[in-house]
Amino acid sequence: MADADDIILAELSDDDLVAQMKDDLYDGLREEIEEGTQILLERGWTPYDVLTKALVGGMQIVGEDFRDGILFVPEVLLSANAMKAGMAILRPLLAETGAPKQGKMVIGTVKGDIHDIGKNLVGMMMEGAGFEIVDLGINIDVDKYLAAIEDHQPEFLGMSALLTTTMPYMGVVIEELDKRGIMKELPVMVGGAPLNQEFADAIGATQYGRDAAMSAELARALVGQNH
Ligand code: B1M
Repeated sequence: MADADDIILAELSDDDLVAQMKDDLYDGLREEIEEGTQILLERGWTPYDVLTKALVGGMQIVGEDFRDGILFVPEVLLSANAMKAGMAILRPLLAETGAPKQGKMVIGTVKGDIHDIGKNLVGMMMEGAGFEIVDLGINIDVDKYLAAIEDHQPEFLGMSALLTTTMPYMGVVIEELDKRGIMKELPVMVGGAPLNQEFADAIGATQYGRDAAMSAELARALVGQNH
């Protein structure tokens, strides 16, 4: 295959460009991902399609090879950074949908977990659906969630976890919210690759968000109901 330096991205067909972007994401080539993202947008692709077809699609391949021991943490970090660079271009475009204001959502990745791409993506889609996002970041313990709820008085709380070892902590947070009577007023959405509806039900979450687009729809529907 040709060296990445030899390839002129703007000369590729859409399909070849998306395939090349998946390779570039795999190789952690940040500038190429930024360029590919811009080219697809200039060709009339919607920000959502660029996000899901080129970037998320590319990260799936990285995930498989990480699992199989072909890629290691430093390489995956480069891929994650390249993905974030593409997401930074798409973020203002996804937020610009003109959706009516829906209220505030506090969101964070739970204690012990530093994965933030999925959480950031959910935040972006929620912004596009009209929510104001208060992003607490990663490794968030119950005290930080409680303080943010107190400070920001959100309509919604979102927790993300990507590890089977950190997902039970969502239950710890929900238990504490329940003890304080907060669960009655504050819907809690949980999501992340290892979760499923059954787990969300078992820990008493209000909603399970399978992916970013579905989560934004669910949140909008729920806030609509509460209003
Ligand atoms: Co990590 N990692 N990682 N990793 N990593 C996974 C999760 C893993 C599945 C890889 C694998 O083995 N195949 C595996 C977990 C296995 C398990 O728990 N059973 C794993 C592991 C083991 C680890 C380490 C322990 C590795 C090590 O150190 N030996 C370590 C843990 C660090 C820690 O957190 N304490 C680690 C580290 C890392 C990096 C730092 C290198 C990097 C993270 C960089 C970053 O996030 N800034 C990383 C990455 C990138 C991954 C994979 C490859 C990709 C995750 C990702 O960004 N996906 C991942 C493999 C995989 O998931 N297939 C893996 C793209 C993203 C768009 O999808 O996050 O699923 P996702 O989000 C989706 C949905 O899940 C949902 O919507 C999103 C968009 O559609 N969603 C929500 C997510 N949050 C939501 C919240 C909601 C609603 C929906 O409501 C609030």
